[in-house]
Amino acid sequence: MTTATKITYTSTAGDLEDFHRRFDTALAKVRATAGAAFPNLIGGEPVAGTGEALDDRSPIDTSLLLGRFAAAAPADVDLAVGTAAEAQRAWGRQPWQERTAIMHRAAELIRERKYDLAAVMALEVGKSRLEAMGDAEESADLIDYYCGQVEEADGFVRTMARITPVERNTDVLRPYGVFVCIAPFNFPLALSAGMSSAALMTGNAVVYKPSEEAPWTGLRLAEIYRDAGLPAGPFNFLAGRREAIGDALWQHPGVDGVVFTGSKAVGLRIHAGISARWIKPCLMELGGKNAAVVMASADLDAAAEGVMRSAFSLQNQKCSATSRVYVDRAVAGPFLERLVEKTRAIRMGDPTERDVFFGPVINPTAVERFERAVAQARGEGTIVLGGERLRGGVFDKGHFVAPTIARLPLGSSLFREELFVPFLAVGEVSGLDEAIAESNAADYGLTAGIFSAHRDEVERFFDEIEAGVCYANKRSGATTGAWPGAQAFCGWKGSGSTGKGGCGPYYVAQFLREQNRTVIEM
Ligand code: UN1
Repeated sequence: MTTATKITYTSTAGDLEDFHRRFDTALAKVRATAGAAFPNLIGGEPVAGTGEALDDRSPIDTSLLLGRFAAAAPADVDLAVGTAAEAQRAWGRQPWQERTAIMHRAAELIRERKYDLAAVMALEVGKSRLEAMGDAEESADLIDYYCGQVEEADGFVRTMARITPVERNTDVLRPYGVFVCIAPFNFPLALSAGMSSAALMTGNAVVYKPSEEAPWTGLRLAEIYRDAGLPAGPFNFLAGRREAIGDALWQHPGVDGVVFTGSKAVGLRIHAGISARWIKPCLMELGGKNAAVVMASADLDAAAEGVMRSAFSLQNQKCSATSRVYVDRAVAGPFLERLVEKTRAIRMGDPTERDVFFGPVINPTAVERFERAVAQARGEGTIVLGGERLRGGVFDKGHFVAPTIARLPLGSSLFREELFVPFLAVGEVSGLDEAIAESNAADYGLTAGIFSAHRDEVERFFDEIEAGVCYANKRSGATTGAWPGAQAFCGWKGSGSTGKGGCGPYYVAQFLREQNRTVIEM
């Protein structure tokens, strides 16, 4: 059974009683099954994994062991790549209609299981209830939307022009072979499902590594594909530590391409290293340092609300999160006042509880990164709000830090580095020119937002900002909330690799290579 209202990342109000009741039931069920041992899945078979087991603990309460995962070592990678390559031959030749039918079934299963999936994600990565449900809903929509691209293109088979009367020319897009799919923790289902389903429906096989922070969600996806009728072989699930198998995966000679969402540093390393024999496709989404620009004419309440939501939902651990603000000096005072007021009102705590908006960060490394940024900000500017680790009660059980706002001089490196923690840098500018120049000075170019009452300012912002996902006057999230088929999610510059993004109309074709077929009629 599904609820009538679809929950997205921009859902705020509405009657959610039914949602909370179902979420509570699912949460209790999921908690009761926590702590089991889980194998890897290669060719549909459970494989113990030759590495040291991976303990999956909740960042909300580190004493809660969610599962003990068999950790893969390079030998398992070798087996998985070989199995995938073998299975791909048949899978790639299967009619595309059969492949998309399986994928549509997977989307349906996600919708059927969405409460369980949301509960697993809430516990595993510390998402609020609404964020977790948004992740599950987005996953199903992504798969259907991507199937639509194959269907619309008639399986990417196209009759071409004849240059002579005796020739028959056809253009076909064909799978590359085996894609390695490496997923991050922050959207553990949506990004895993989006990347892997596009690879699978186009006839590629996949060796999938979930984030080591979110293997349970990853395993749920493997079960969904299996239950949807995907044959054993095209999808292989390998949990493991990034130091142990991260490089072994993309370096394997049997791998034909990589689809990756993660840090710029890792993405650049893979991109530089993978093409020793020939150039292999690297589809990458590599993070951001997303600016919101607040002009003097802005509706300051909408701007403060939009920035607060995009800076602090999921504790800023979104590639799309607003992590810096450039506000016109003329309205900096009143804007900051409203922003601080709205941020103070955030309900913090265990995000599996209803109405808690703000939960923990993912791990101790994130806490350290937060503390380093705060120390630097104290030296260079002022911490306007937050700046500390949260202590007492529930906060002592997990990795909790306060939503933090810092006022900084524009030259601070805190305006350029991706931190992925709830730390928002605010700088004052003299107007749109300076705001755009500062925004574009970062190496990243993923999302950007403007708040302005003037259409010409908005148009100029869209024309001149170096970012792929742009919004104007978005109160529900200044720079966040992209949805399949509504907002393409394309990273420019250091935020991506191909110039065509997930959630957008040109995504799926990137998993295919072109073949011309000319037949001379006899
Ligand atoms: C990500 O954080 O890697 O637009 C991608 C948004 C989400 C972003 C997901 N769909 O906020």
